[in-house]
Amino acid sequence: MNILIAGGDGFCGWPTALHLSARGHDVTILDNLARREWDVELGTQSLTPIADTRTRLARWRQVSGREMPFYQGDMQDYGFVRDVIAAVRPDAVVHYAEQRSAPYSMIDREHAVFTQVNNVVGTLNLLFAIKEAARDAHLIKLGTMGEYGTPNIDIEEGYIRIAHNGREDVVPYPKQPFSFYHLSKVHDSHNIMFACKAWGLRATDLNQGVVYGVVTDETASHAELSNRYDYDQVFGTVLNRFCAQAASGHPLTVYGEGGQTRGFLDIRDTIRCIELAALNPADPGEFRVFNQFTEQFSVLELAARVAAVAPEVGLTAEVIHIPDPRVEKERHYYNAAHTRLIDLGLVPHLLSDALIRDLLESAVQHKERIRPETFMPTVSWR
Ligand code: NAD
Ligand code: USQ
Repeated sequence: MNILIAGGDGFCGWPTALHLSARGHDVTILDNLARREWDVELGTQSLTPIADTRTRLARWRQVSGREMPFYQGDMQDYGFVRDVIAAVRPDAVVHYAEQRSAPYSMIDREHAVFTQVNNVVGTLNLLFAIKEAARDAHLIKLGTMGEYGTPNIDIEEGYIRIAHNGREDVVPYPKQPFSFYHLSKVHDSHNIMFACKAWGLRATDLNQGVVYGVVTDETASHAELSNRYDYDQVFGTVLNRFCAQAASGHPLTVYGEGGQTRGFLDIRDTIRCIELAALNPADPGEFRVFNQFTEQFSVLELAARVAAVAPEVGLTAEVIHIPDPRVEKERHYYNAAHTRLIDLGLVPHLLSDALIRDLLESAVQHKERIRPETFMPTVSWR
């Protein structure tokens, strides 16, 4: 297939691009490299050293013998997006190119506005560009499990049947997002659903859980293909953060009680889910929603898992509870459906002690790059 990956320089996008290219698809990536600038803004850096984009691409050409064209530009620039879609004429567009950190969106008014404009305008531009220049392309959009929040009932995949005053209908599942970032994904979902209905576009919204891990077969094949490893309070996700904290002798920072429960998945399953969605496209006019995660854990369970494995690599990890900087339930019911990707053939990599050990070892190996002052949360929801 001919696949365009927007956000192809990022944590999920880069390994996805390599995976699909390695499987013989023609992959093009688009990115404005903003994520690398946000590291500078926040005074942090990837725990693993990452090559610049052109070096990565040259190395991939050398390792695989495959070209991966790169368009550098901003999803907020409609002319750029339309020209790329018209030039590539993709069968599928994987859209990762958004500001994806909840804390970043909660820093202040400017960051909240930036997040919503960047994400909502970028997605609208992509919808119009597909309509104008590649109407049959399948949009594979990264949403988030955080669109649903933590309701006191089971979470379904996108839609729920409701009976009301003697009548029934299937309607989008209610949204109770956690942050201005998560809200941007809700706005995107509504815009994409409308574009499918109005223009007959085909789209899959992947409501992804929290991703852990860093390495895939392709990123491991050369140091210059390494993936980024975020561990700071703004972009680091919880399990990867706990491993980096353990490696540098910092306590594992459980926010509040730690009963916050989320869906999680291995980065190797992220790339496989994208492949499955691409190979099994939505129909014209269809707005499909898959919940993309493989297991549920509470934050406290994850901290305990890391603390239990740490001694195997010569580390001692202390778990501490600090006041939760976020506004979220610290103890709650959580049961989310996630069968549709399994039905398409996903065989999950469940969280293993071996994976935790790999993350700890990788963090120890690059320990000198850790900036411990970026561990403690400073962004408050209140
Ligand atoms: P990331 O920040 O590492 O990558 C996003 C990439 O998009 C970056 O390379 C960035 O430079 C680029 N980008 C952002 N705005 C852009 C714009 N306006 N124009 C062009 N490029 C732009 O994030 P990630 O972790 O790879 O996440 C990818 C997607 O998956 C996001 O949409 C995110 O919301 C979603 N997601 C991520 C996770 C996770 O745990 N990482 C979980 C659920 C959903
Ligand atoms: N948490 C801690 N301690 C920490 C860091 C986080 O207890 O040191 C808690 C948070 O309070 C939260 C949970 O861990 O309850 C998850 O936080 P996170 O930072 O790992 O993930 P989150 O902010 O939810 O965002 C990440 C990605 C985002 C994606 C989302 C999927 O950054 O792009 O949309 O995961 S989901 O959580 O399903 O919405």
